[in-house]
Amino acid sequence: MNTMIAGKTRAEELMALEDRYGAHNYHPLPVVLSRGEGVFVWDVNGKQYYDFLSAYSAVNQGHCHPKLVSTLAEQAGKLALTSRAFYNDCLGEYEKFITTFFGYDKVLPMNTGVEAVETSIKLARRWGYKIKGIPNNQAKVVFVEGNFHGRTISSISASTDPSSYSHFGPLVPGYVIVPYNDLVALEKAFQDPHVAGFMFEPIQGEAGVVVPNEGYLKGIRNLCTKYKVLMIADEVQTGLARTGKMLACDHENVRADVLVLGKALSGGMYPVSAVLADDEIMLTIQPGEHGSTYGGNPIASKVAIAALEILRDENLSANAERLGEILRRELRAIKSSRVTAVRGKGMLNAIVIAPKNGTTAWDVCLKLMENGLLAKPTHGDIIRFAPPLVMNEEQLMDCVAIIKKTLTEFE
Ligand code: IF1
Repeated sequence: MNTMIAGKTRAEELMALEDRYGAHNYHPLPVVLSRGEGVFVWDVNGKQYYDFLSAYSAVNQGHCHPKLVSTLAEQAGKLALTSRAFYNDCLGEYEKFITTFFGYDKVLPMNTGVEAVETSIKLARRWGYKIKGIPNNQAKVVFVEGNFHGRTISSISASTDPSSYSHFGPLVPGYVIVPYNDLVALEKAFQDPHVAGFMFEPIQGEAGVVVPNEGYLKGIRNLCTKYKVLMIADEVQTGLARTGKMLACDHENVRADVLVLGKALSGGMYPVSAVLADDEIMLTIQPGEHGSTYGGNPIASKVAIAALEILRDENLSANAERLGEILRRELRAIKSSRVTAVRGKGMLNAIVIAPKNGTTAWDVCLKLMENGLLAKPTHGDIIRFAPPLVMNEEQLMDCVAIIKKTLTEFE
């Protein structure tokens, strides 16, 4: 029902409210969503869409997963927030669950992905001073070109994308940038004994789903061990079954020294992030030296356990692996002059759209939206395809048909 209010549809009215009263830090696709279930979302007019973004890989378990909704609702009615000034009956069990699940001694619970990233940088510096013996205030952390680790000053200080860092200076010192997927450059950077850590994405999400060479992760592991540098895997977007393994690092069987998780750690239900590490690293932070009001709250603890159980019990890594192979095969088979690349791993994929006749990836996404599939471009010409991991093959082929139909309209 396209109800009109003063000459505006409900959708137009809601978009106008955001424009008038909200900061303009996003440029959303012109669709107003009001319901989500599994792989589907519906707009205020009741139109159904396949969600091919999954809130940037936060909704791996599917929208409004019943187990997550009931877990959230039940705990919210019992005890929502105690702060860490007191113990509660949820956190310890969650900490045991997640550290056992991923095989680390300890977890430091936070809320957003970038808070976990910040925490891992603080841990690396602290470990550098206390354990590696780097002189105080001399610690360096190495990052790669094209990285994306969030929007805080510490994270954008590592960015090589001007839209992330320009006019937000002065930036955080002590960062070294090397090319992605380049082990020679990385080893050169590690010659500096003041390097405490190396933070990277196993697959670069925001950069446009950039998959490194086979052996890159293993190479990082070997160099970090050789030069006593903490291997810090930012798996906020690639983790939690998204790339066809529980962690993207699992594709090469490497274990990071510091594991950073977020997004799907709550299945899109609640902000939950985490940093996992062993005692030598984690215990360099002592009481009163780091924290968060909401970090490790009862709701977050219960929801995160449920979110991880869903990934495990519904075998979503295997589903992502299988369906991702089918999706890339089908996308590569599409005869379209506009598609210049198809890449990805598991259900983290992207296509690159060549501009033509004044149309861009944005226009393709508008047409995909019209045809019932929601995706959003990044860096102008790249469209990320990352549906919820609960998708089945029939739904995937339905989406492939929509993508094929849409691309033919842009020949
Ligand atoms: C936006 C991008 C994706 C992340 C990695 C940490 C964080 C993110 C690898 C921080 C967050 C989000 C942020 C959101 C859109 C989205 C995004 F396009 F911005 F870059 F996914 F690619 N590490 N990514 O991808 O987690 O604090 O947001 O919970 O800022 O627009 P957060």
